[in-house]
Amino acid sequence: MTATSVRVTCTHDCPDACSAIVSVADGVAIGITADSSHPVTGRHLCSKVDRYLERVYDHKRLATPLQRVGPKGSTEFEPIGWDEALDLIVDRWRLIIDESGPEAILPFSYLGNMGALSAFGPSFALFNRMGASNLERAICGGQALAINRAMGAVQADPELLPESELIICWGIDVVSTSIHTWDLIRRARSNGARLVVIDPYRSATARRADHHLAIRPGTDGALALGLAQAMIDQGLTDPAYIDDFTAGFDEFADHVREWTPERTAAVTGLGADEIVDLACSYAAASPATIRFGVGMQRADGAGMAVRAIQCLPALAGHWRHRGGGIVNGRTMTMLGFEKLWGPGPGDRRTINMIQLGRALTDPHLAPPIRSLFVWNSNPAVIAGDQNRIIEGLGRDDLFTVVHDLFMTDTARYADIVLPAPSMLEHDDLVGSWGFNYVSINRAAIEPLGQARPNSEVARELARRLGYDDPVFAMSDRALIRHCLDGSAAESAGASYARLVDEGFVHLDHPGGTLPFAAGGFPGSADGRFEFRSDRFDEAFGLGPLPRFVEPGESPESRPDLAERYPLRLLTLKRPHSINSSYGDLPVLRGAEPHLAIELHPDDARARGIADGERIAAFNDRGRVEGRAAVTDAVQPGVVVVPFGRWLDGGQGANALTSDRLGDLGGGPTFCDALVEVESEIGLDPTGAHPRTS
Ligand SMILES: Nc1nc2c(c(=O)[nH]1)N[C@H]1C(S)=C(S)[C@@H](COP(=O)(O)OP(=O)(O)OC[C@H]3O[C@@H](n4cnc5c(=O)[nH]c(N)nc54)[C@H](O)[C@@H]3O)O[C@H]1N2
Ligand SMILES: Nc1nc2c(c(=O)[nH]1)N[C@H]1C(S)=C(S)[C@@H](COP(=O)(O)OP(=O)(O)OC[C@H]3O[C@@H](n4cnc5c(=O)[nH]c(N)nc54)[C@H](O)[C@@H]3O)O[C@H]1N2
Ligand SMILES: [Mo]
Repeated sequence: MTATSVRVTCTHDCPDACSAIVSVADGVAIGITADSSHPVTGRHLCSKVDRYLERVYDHKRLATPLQRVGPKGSTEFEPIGWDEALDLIVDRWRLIIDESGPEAILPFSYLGNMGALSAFGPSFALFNRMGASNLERAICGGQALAINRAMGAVQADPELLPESELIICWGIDVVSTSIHTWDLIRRARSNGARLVVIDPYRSATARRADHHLAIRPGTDGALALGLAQAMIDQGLTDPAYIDDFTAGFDEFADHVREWTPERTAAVTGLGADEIVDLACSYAAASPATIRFGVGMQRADGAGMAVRAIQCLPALAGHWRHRGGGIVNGRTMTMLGFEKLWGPGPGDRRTINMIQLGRALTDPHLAPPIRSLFVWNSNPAVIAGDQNRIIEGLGRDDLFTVVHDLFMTDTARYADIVLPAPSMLEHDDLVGSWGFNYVSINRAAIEPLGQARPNSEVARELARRLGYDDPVFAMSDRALIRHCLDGSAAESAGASYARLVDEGFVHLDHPGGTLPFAAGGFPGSADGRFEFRSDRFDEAFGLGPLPRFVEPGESPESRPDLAERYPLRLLTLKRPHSINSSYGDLPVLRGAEPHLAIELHPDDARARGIADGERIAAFNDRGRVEGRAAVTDAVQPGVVVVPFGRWLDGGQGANALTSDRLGDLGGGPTFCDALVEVESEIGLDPTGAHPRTS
């Protein structure tokens, strides 16, 4: 028996969008390796996709549609046929639409599969056509996305990172979350570059840095303003760049004057010298490059922090040089998938996905949400205020459908569960959100069991509802062609024929290798970077100049709450899972058999907690149990609870987070919450009285 090779594209929600080669023998995938012809993927995949076949062939994969026969939240289901399942869904939806209107139906999805067809395609068209409630999908980097949308993206090609002299990873843990960005940083370092990491936690990336600034969570805006002030004060800016290519500098300089190193140090918890040193080395590098991540967009003031960070390369003139400025890719927005959607949300009710729990339990919401259709997401684990979500999902009068590969914590609460394919089992078109590639994903094997891709489920539901829009009649390959036809990606060289032939196509970064060397900033009247921006103020109502917005739940902003819950919570992603995918698989469970709650030795000592003992982190919203990991990787006053693990219906990191939205763009505040930690040993089983030492 000879094996054949099929090139696939990883559809996990990750900036890297790797290309991989799957060997297939007798219809069975028997190996997966990196496609080293892909310049970003290079010679290796991540620890998850290395073991992707375990996920594909895991015995817990859903094989058939299921109907609930036990109480919600139990796993009592019985197999039913696809036709029966789809008919049941459509019958219920017709009734709900008749009685309460289509807004009583809420689609809920994110990027569990990043493919254009699986993530957006016909499923968006279905719910738009229906007039269902609209879901605001701002849970990831909603703040930077909103700024880019309103102001234009201010970023250069990440593949130029090796040409930088100083790289700042700002609230991003690339060693865990984008290993191919780490490859590029390693190349830069072998060329002599320095790496600075700004992160409240000594992450895997911070451990490898030349300098780690352990900032107080949620104070990045203050640090950016302090760096600007120090550069201006010490005469380290690029006055010619400022004169020629920016606007509003004088007002900005005046505005940041109050951010002296001392004041910045007091707010951020860093040393005043450390701040001035970074300003000096940042200004002196030729060039310096910032890669900011989603991790710094987890506090109330994160939008303003992004805006303040964007001012730094313009001050120092780093945009003059290849690889300088701020880097990120953006091909995802160059695929024409909006064409598939039909009418946009219009004036339909919009519900922010972070606030699902609130929406499901609000007695005044009119119409109430009577049906929830979930695909590509696991809301019981990933959205804020988990206990409220579970309460909502438990409503007997809520008709929930979940389409997934596994019986997730959300699927347990479904009335109907539908089996989905793995990325090896369907065709798709993939844009990367971290690099400038467009790729095609070709099915390497037939769907396992009765799994059906998202696009097909949407088509079948549309057909039963009598929707005859042309997109619902297109096959997946026709949809891929339709997305590409006339799209920005196609004009830049990513034609269907080339993608089929080559698997992936590199697109030039918009503006080329020096997008802002001579201005050219999008959207401003004369292409100048706006230190003062009335457009920003018009879009967000937060004033034209960047300013520091305090964390919403810190000892400083909420001293009342800090009396009971004095510790700040970080909820962090795991190297061996992707969000909650793998949360129940051996890849993660093997690497992390226990849920480890990390805290500083001082905080452990004050509470009589020993390393390895059973503890709980809690606040008014919830309680998470785990084992203490006492470590100075966390700063005093901070607690880390890992995010993404399934707890078989129990409470996870998001039981402690709130569903409060940040300053702009509807982004989350998942690392802006207060908690307390206590030992569970010696706890009175009837009450929550901590052992005193
Ligand atoms: N292995 C793995 N890879 C992934 C994922 C995964 O779950 N696992 N998820 C994927 C997804 S969806 C995304 S969006 C990306 C995200 O990847 P990243 O952008 O790296 O985001 P996070 O991992 O959430 O957080 C990165 C770091 O931000 C720090 N941080 C938290 N709060 C603050 C703060 O207030 N200020 C600063 N400066 N830093 C802060 C955290 O301590 C953490 O070390 O990764 C993708 N890749
Ligand atoms: N506290 C806290 N919360 C967070 C974060 C954090 O750092 N801290 N990070 C946030 C971020 S950045 C993100 S992006 C979100 C991620 O949240 P989600 O997008 O919900 O990500 P996952 O938890 O991986 O869930 C994706 C689900 O899609 C399923 N899936 C995969 N492929 C397919 C397919 O083809 N079809 C169907 N129907 N299903 C499929 C997977 O099996 C998995 O169950 O979580 C956010 N929540
Ligand atoms: Mo994300």
